[in-house]
Amino acid sequence: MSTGWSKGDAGWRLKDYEARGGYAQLKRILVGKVSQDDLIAEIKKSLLRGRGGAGFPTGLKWSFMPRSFPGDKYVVCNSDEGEPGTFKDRDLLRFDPHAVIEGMIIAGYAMGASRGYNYIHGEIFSIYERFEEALDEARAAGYLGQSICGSEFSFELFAHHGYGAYICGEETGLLESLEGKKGQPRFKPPFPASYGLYGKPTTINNTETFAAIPFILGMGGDAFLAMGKPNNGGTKLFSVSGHVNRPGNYEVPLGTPFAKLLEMAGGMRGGRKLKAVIPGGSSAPVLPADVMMDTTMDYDGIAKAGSMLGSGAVIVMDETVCMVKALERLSYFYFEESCGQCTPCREGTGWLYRVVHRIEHGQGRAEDLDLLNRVTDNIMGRTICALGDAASLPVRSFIKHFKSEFEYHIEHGKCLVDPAVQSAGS
Ligand code: L3W
Ligand code: SF4
Repeated sequence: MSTGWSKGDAGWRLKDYEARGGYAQLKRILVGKVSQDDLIAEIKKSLLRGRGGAGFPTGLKWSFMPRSFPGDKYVVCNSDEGEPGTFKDRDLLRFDPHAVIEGMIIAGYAMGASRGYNYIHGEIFSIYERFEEALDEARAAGYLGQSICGSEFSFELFAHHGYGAYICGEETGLLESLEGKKGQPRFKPPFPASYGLYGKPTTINNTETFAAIPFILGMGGDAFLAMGKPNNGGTKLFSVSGHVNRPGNYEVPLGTPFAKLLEMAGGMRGGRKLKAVIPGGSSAPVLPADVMMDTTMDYDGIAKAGSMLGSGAVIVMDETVCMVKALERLSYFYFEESCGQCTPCREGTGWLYRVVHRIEHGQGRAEDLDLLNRVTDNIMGRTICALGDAASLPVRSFIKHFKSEFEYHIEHGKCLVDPAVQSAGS
């Protein structure tokens, strides 16, 4: 089987990964019989926080698994990357799939799980094919299957490709989908650690989180933590998109100033002025340029500035962007992707989209901004999963920081930004 991705993809195969020290940590742990408690303690020390969006401490999450629970327990990798602006996990799976595999096997050992699944975004089939190829290599080398590296530990790992619904990236929607059902989120609690896949204890982590595990164990938790800043350990991949000269994935220590990241991405395209940034994927509140230029890229720094680091998708917007048009696009996304289970989200996302749409198309009414804020009040905190909040936060933040643009649209039926230079939506 071939992914057709040979050019520029050198280095992903097992032999390359082993040459870089890959699978050395797995061997050390299994042959040296490192205890589960010691492993979890090392991950806790690193202060690795979940790289999928919520930033929940990974070591703490692993410690929730009831290791003495008899019967099946699962480790699941969330590679259903679908957040607008995010494109890091697909690159990890493309260029370094064995780091994810090794991280998942070590996680399985640490939590006493014997089976794992990687749920891969369904719209890029070549990533699924590559992961299958990497799994074949790992099985043939004895890193997966029975008695791994001659130890008593056995672990099986399977790839599963999703179907393109954003909501299947929500952890319990993902579990439902993996079970073959419609991908609709479940109420939490119970959390997956106690009631997960097929009702069994399950730990779900993001692709980047698993890929970090072998490196943390190689360098030690303290050294990983020291690469970032207190409470924000290690490095993080940032997917920088929008009006920069070199969009792409950049791995930098947490705590790196946004200004430095922008410089790494080649600065503003065409030398234009920075207007706004969505620092953590489309669900995160937008921040104006001056706030961003004073902010560091880490969970606490971005939270202090009034947004979320989320999955690390940094959407850069220059002065040619119409913020009403940009919000219209985001609102349509959440309206389209709502699974429809809860009334506030199913109906509310439709209202948000329709009202922003009419403002953008010159039919806004004086009371529309209050109406939008009231609709978000009726969604936030009243839904089963975070999609309701994710749809509301952009609306609130766009209106808060760029109110005059919305008012101009309502009053004049057209945009404040000269349509001749506008680039939102293009
Ligand atoms: C056991 C407890 N487990 C929490 C676990 C929980 C989950 C993790 C974090 O949302 C965010 C969302 C999106 N006992 C526990 C417990 N847990 N308390 O910890 O939980 P939570 O509920 O804070 O977050 P979440 O539901 O996982 C994720 C945001 O990420 N997002 C979108 C990301 C999209 C992608 C993508 O496309 N790849 O990542 C961006 O901001 O809005 O806020 O595992 O079970 N007491
Ligand atoms: Fe579905 Fe929206 Fe409810 Fe989440 S909040 S379960 S996406 S209807």
